[in-house]
Amino acid sequence: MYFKIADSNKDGRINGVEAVPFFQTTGLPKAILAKIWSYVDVNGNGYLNRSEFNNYLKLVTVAQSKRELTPDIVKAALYGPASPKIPVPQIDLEALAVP
Ligand SMILES: [Ca+2]
Ligand SMILES: [Ca+2]
Repeated sequence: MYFKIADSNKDGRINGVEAVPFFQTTGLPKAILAKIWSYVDVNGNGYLNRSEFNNYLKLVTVAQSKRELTPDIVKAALYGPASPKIPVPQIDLEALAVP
């Protein structure tokens, strides 16, 4: 459901311009958000598709729990047995300015 909100131009993918205001509502520093992007945009095309976006949300949850995003932790969070159990992060949608 977050995907639809983040995809403000409704083209079915999330670009950097859409991602920045959306993920800033998570309260994470920009450096962390950029790091997460580099982990989840696995095909490196500068867009997040749905599965990449879902992975992004998982890593936001991990980062919000104050765990460091080392390659091992990221791998476990995205592909390990615990991956499906990672909840979606708290996102303050009120903070998203609707133009
Ligand atoms: Ca879009
Ligand atoms: Ca991509």
